[in-house]
Amino acid sequence: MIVMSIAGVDPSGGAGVFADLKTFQAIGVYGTGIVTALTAQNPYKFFSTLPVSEEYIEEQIDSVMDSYKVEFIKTGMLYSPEIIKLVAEKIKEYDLKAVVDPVMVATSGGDLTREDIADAFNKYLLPKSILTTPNVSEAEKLSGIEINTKSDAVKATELIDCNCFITGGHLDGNNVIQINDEIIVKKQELIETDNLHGSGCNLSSAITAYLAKDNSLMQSCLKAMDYVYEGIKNGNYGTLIARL
Ligand code: PXL
Repeated sequence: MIVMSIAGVDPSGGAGVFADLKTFQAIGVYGTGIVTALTAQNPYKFFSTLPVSEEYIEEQIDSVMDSYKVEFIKTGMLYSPEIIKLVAEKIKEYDLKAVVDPVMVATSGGDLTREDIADAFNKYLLPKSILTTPNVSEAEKLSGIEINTKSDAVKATELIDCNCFITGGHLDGNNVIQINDEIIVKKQELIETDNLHGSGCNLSSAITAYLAKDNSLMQSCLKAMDYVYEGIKNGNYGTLIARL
């Protein structure tokens, strides 16, 4: 049960690869982490990004795959269309099942991408992935429609070329999950808190960990939703604290 995160580093530990590794550990799978970019940030302020070259991202992936059998991966901050394309090629090369968090903008307001990369997600990565987990604004960019209601979100899932979990934080707590022909809208209590940094990273890595523990895709989504809820409830330092 070895999983992989391909994402950026948040040195404050609440988001990105470090957060993903904590989630993998908490749920009980062995995590590996490929770094696409370093960032300088904390939960409240984003300073800057230092991207890693495509060649070196590829070398990191190949070096892990050289000794470990990985079936499930998650992707987070991918920064540029070139990196998105590379990751899509690696998914094919190693026959990986990928959960894609289509990261575009940090909660703290920082740019986690070099340019608008919604088209590259749609073109290269989503058709090769088993699930994507956009928030409302990411789902708007991927689907090209405005989302104000649950039914808008359901419509967006139909327009996005991948199974889709639209997170409910900006939809009155309504999480909209579409997997093949099944659509579930699950309302969760919205917790009044500032400890939300990295919630998207925690969600997609928890889904990946639950998949590696032999849960179905829908079961993994529902369990990960509870994991994130507990993490937010137990949160501190501006971010989630893992608790099963
Ligand atoms: O949650 C989005 C995200 C992803 N990846 C990195 C981040 C953030 C948010 O801050 O820093 C590295």
